[in-house]
Amino acid sequence: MECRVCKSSNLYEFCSLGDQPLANSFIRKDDRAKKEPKFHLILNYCARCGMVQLNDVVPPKLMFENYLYIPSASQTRIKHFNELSEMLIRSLHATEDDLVVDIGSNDGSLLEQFMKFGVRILGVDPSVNLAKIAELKGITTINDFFNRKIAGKIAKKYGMAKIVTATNVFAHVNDIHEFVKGIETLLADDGWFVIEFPYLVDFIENCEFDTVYHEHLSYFAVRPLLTLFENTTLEIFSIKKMGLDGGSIRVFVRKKSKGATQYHEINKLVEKELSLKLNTREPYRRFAKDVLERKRTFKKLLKTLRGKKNKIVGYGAPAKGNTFLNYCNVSADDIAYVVDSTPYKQGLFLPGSHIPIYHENKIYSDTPDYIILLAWNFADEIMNKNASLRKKGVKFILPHEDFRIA
Ligand code: DWN
Ligand code: ZN
Repeated sequence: MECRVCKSSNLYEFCSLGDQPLANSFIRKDDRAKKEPKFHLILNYCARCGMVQLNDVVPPKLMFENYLYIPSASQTRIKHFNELSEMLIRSLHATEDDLVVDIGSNDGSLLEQFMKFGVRILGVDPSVNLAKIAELKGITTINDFFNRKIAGKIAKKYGMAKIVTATNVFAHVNDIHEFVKGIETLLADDGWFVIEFPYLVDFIENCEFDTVYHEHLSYFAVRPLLTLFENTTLEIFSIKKMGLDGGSIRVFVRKKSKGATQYHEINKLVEKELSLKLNTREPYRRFAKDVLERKRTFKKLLKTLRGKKNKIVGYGAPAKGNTFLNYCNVSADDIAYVVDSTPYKQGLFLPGSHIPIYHENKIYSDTPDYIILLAWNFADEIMNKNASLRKKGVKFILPHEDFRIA
């Protein structure tokens, strides 16, 4: 095995979450008896460049061709997309002549925000079912994985892109060098490439181990990211920290230029990474211990609550929820059902645990005593939406706050 960024073979395996089913491969009722493919879920740390990554790569077609995750299932994420599109259009004074390409465009949720500004838009996404949904919204979508070849075809047919976005997709790509070469091919000389993904510092500090799943290959810190762009015609000129998804970063990339680069803010993030000793084995060893402790705490809580005959359900059927439940060996005996706002997930069953997924209103017709907030990254949105249940005494269990009951 070699590091995805610097190709070093000096990788240190620090945490295994076992062999797990694919976190977004939900099960149909009649398929529950079928054997689910399982794959290693093992985190490695590269001693040379600091990249944290999975080294077992599941064939992307298996994960993304028929894909049930849509960003539009959460108002918080749509609001975030609205802010992102507005900021980019304003910063670049983009007009109707300019091309905006969203890579990993999913159901077109982000491009719909850009559409409001009259710019030319184009999606790239490998999922057959989601590309169809985007096309129905009038969003031209290239149904494929992004690479240099696709980039060249886009540039030839539509011209160079003023804005290229990749939100929660860059960390999913196996050959990231090839992906970056595609950006070099597609990005206009005065264009910006903006990448968003969860940040390693938050991942380690908050032990966000449930955000590890097979589609999520890279867990980026700034240091390996700088290494990745080193020998390219591109440069990172700014990085913003965000609270989304348990702590993410928004990375701004452009063609190398003599323009002012926010070295200060980038260096601050690198200094913080070094102060956390992320360039040593220590924090990763501690992370692995914290994961075991989290599992112990949760299993003990579950046993206590079940011992008192409480009815326990889950809120959200996120990919992270499946990593969490399967790592903790939770079954439908422990958790009666989960609810989710994604229409494509309702009526299916969670991979591994086979817990049934219902529409959100199920918790009003079949009210539980406790709700585990599996989609904890949307705690505010979900708990506000269900304030009346809480008034009736239903309690939420908050995994991201050490299973605090609220
Ligand atoms: O990187 C990825 C992130 C961005 O999204 C993808 N590879 C996979 C996916 O991970 P996830 O499934 O953990 O994402 P979310 O957006 O945290 O999932 C939230 C789930 O909760 C969705 O299925 C929608 C659901 N939800 C709900 O049922 N009611 C969400 C909200 C806000 C709600 O009110
Ligand atoms: Zn490396």
